[in-house]
Amino acid sequence: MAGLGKIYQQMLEAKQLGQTRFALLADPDKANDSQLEKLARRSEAAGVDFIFLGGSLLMADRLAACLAALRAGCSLPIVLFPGSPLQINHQADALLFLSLISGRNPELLIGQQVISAPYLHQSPLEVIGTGYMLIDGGVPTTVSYMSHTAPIPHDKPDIALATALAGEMLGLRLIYLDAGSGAQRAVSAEMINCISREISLPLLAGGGIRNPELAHRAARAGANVVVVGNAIERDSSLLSEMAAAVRR
Ligand code: 1GP
Repeated sequence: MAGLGKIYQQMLEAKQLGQTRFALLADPDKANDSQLEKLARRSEAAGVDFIFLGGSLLMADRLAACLAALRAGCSLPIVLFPGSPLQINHQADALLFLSLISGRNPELLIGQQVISAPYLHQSPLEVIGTGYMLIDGGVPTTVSYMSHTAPIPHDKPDIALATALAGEMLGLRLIYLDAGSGAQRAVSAEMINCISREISLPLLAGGGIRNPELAHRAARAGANVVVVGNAIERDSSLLSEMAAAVRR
C-alpha cells in the first residue's frame, strides 16, 4: 500500500493539532451541474476544507459530470464518499474506502471492497481505509435500510468506542461516525468525545448537523472533520457560519 496521501495527511494533522476541518457533502442526486459549480465556488470562499461527494443511491450516471462541475467551481480537495462501487471515479482526489464496521453485513464489511480493490489498485485515487459507523439518529435512514444493518444505539458510547478501537486495531485509518443523512439527532457530543479521547486516528462526524451550534458541538467534542450535507442543500448561506463554527 502506498504511503500516506496528501488528503489523509491533512486529516491526521487536524487530529495531531486537536483541530477540526469542515467537509461539505454534495449528493450527485440532489443538485444539477450549475448548482454544484456555484456551491463549489461558495464553499471555497466560505473556508470549506473538503468537498465530499456521494450518496446512498445513484439515480443517474452523473458522477463524472458532478466532478467536472465541482472542479470548475473550486480547487478544493474532492473526496468520494461512495454508497456503492458504482461511485468510483479517478477524477476525484481521494476515496473513503468504507467498511461498515458497526454492522454485520459481510458484503459491506469486505465483499464490495474486494470487488473494487483491483480497480482502485490501478487508479491514481488516494484510497483511505475508513471504519464507517452508523449511529442511531432517531429515524430509519437510507443507509440503514440499504445496508440491512442496525445502527449503534445513540446512547451507547461504550459500544461505539469498542467498535472504533477494533477498527483502529485492524489498521483502518479513519473512523467516521454517521447518524445518517437527515438524522433527527446528530451523534452525541458524549460519544464523539469518548472515542476521540481513546483513538489516535482522525475522527469524522456527520449526519443531522443542521446548524452552526451542532457543528461547533461536534468540533468541541473532538471531531476532526465535521461533515454537513442536508443543511447546506437547504440553505447554502449557512456555509460560512458552519465553517466558522467548527473552528471556533
Ligand atoms: C451523511 O454525514 C452525512 O452521510 C451528512 O448528513 O446530510 O444530515 O448533513 P446530513
